[in-house]
Amino acid sequence: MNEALAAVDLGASGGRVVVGRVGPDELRIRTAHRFPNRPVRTRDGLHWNVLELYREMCAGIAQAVREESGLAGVAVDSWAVDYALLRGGRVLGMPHHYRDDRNAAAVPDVHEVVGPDELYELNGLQHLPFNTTFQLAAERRTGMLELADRLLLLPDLFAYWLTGEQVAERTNASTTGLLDVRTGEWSAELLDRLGLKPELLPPLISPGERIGAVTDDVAAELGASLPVTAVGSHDTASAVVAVPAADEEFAYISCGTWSLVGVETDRPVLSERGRAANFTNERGIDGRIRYLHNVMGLWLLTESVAHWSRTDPSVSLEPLLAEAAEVPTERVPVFDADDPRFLPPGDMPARIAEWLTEHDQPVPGTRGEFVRCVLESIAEAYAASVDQLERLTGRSISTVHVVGGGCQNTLLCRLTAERTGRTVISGPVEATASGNILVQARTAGLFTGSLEAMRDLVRRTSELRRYNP
Ligand code: LFR
Repeated sequence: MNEALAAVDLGASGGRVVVGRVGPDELRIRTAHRFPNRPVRTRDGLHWNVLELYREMCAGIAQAVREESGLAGVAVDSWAVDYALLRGGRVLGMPHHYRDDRNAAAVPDVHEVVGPDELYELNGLQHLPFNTTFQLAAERRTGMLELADRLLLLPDLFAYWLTGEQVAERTNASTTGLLDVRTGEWSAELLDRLGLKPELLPPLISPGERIGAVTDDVAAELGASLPVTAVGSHDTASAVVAVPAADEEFAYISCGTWSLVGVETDRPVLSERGRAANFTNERGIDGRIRYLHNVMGLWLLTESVAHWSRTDPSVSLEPLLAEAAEVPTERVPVFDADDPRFLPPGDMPARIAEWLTEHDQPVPGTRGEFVRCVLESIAEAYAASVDQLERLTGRSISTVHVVGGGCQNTLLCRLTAERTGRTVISGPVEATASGNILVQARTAGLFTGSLEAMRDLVRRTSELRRYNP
């Protein structure tokens, strides 16, 4: 027993291959291979470099195979909504990045056929202009959709390249806008009305099911024949598995490029108030629902720093955070972190300044003040979302668990405790990889128990930090 498992975790700015070991009292995670994820802009928009990502993940898995005796399997997770179109098993064109601006223009194409209220009634999703439904409307304008005979979400594309099996993992499929929110199956009605062929979509598979073994040629490349398992292939679904909650009075913030602020429910919440507040019903592990809202999150900060570094290569985040920590809260203006103008890549400081000026607020004078303004605005958006979650679900929330890379931003965690007025517990940093490994471990028989038992194990084995309001 106590074999190792590999998790491929792809994020918007970087990917990694992580090795985990799970036992009754053990959850150990280490990174075997880390690589950048560099989107490429070409004449037809912003794309993911899926070939480079696949090469890097295979190199990472091969390294894990060399370093571990008897690696027992692998699973892939990534951000949601993005996909490749295929014909006869071959990818057509380069998959687009959800931040490409083709989507906004295509939103009316969908809403003309199925209005926003009705769409929500059928799929239960918050309106995000990059939901797959809208991306496919953009695709239709180019004629690519007609050529395709299959759509694979990105983690499913990588699983297909590894195993030859075409499936749609359910947690990620729930972000497309094409799943029926009540049944968790592809919505025949939506497909019909949107003019999408049902055969375009592969059969659904739930986290914990085996996808298949890697093909012989892949096994030769990796140095081992491995089973590939479906986990919460939507990174947020895997992260929510590893929220170290001790009771039910909690909200989570899965904090990476995005901040997903939500609770877990047994069934979808489909109120008009929830729709108006832009809360979404995504699927989780073991049939749970992730009822959450997307807050723009640390993207605002990383994109600001990226902008400054273009002209001043000496800029780096750590000293700016130290400066930001010294700025008194009273002096800091706050903007609406959810404003759609912040979605595309570009000059974030100018857009934030523009928002503040439009709303008669002072523009920060120094970069340190700017960083503080961004973090206060994110924390304020968290506070609004947590309050709304209480109202929309009727639950009381006493603890906010911050998981993912953003836990390391201690200033943001402190501001989150202040602005939400709740206890913040940060950690684990490796929530997504932990969730990926735990679900694989259960399938492999290395761990038995419920989602709550997984959370209990995470709580006992992770470094957590507490911030009082
Ligand atoms: C986080 C995430 C969010 C999703 C966004 C775009 O990494 O998966 O849950 O809304 O990326 O796919």
